[in-house]
Parts: sequence; C-alpha cells; structure tokens
Amino acid sequence: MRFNSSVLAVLVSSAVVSAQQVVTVQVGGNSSSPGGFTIFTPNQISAPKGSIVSFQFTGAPGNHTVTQSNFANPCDPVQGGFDSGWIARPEGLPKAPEWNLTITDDQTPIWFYCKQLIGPNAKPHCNLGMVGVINVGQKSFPDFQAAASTAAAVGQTEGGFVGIGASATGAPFIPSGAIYANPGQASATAPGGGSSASGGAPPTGTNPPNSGFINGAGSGLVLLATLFGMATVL
Ligand SMILES: [Cu+2]
Repeated sequence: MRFNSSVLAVLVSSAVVSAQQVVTVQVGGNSSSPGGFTIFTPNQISAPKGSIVSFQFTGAPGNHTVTQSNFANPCDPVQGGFDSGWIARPEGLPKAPEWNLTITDDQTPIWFYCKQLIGPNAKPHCNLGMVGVINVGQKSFPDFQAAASTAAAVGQTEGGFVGIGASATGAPFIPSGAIYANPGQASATAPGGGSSASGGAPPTGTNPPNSGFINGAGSGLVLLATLFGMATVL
C-alpha cells in the first residue's frame, strides 16, 4: 500500500493531535478544600509521554510553586529539575495563573512540591502535604507524602523550565493582578506585578515570595502591605 506525502502528513498530524492529552491540576485550595490551602488536586497524576499537565493556580489567595524534587528528598529541588517560580494570586481574580508541563518521559515518576515556607500554623507547604507525583509507577505516593511531612527543611533553590522527564511549554501565564517572581529565569517577566510606590515592584532576590501572601491558620489570611500597599485580614 502506498500513500502520497500529503496523505501521510495528514495521518501524522492527526496522530499528534489525538495524543495531545491535557491533564489539569489545581494548585492550592481554600479554607473549605479537603486539603485546606496547601494541596495539589489531584496529587497523583497519570500522564503519558507527549501529554501536557496543566497547573491551574486556582487557590486564592495563594502563593505557590511547582518544583521538581525526588522520592528520597521530597522537599528539595532536584538538580536539573523544573520549577515554575513563584506565582501569587490574590482573591477576586477571574482568571487563574497557569503553567504547563509537557511530559517527555513517562517511564519514571516525576515528583514535585511547593516551596512556600509560610503556611497554616507557620508551616511550609511541603510539610503540610503540598506534594504530587506524575506517573507514580511502583513507588508509594503516601510514603512520599509522609516523608514530606517530616522533612527538616524545604529547599528554596531556583530551578529552570526544563526538567527531568517534563519541561515547561513556556513561561507561566500570569493574568493581570497576579504576581510572578522567578529570579532563576532571566527571561521570565512579571506582567501585572505591583508597581505602586508604596507596594514596590514584584519581589526579586532570594526567597522573595515568603513576604507575599501568607496562607494563614484558621480565619487568618493576610495580604501583606509589602506587595499591595494595604493590609487585609480575611
Ligand atoms: Cu504552596
């Protein structure tokens, strides 16, 4: 059987389209979420090679990252791993920030966590269970999450957009009103970041977002004046 080249092109392109599966993951919850503020939903993801895992930063207010780690060290950035950078979303934004990963290897588990240090009860999000895995295989996600809960430190080193087994399709989508900070990515910009004299520019330098939104305990959610020139307790 013979095909001419145009027929082959159609066949190839349709195969690519059908393989472009998108799996959506919500980043961050709210006070009524089963996992509270500090959760990826779902946190166990199955995504074949070539598919896209779309992280939607739906938690509001929230300030989170999607940072690659490994099974042995759930709350530490792995060398050469991906990192979304800090994405802060205030309440009331109609659109969620978004960051997409393309799966390049579906044979090895891809572990990740959130780097945020300040969560409910002043605990880092990783210790509070804000971890996830893509293509868990024979490993145990509950074991990974349990190890995260007792990790002595939560690594803050910036990663890149190219990771191990998955790489970003590009910089995150940051809607106006959200704030992006990623000192490790020189090409990344922070559209829509705070620019008022009192609030200052989006945070730069080491460890900036921990001075941003704080997902507080109980009723307390504080948007600090450092970012918005106002203090709001929710
Ligand atoms: Cu987080």
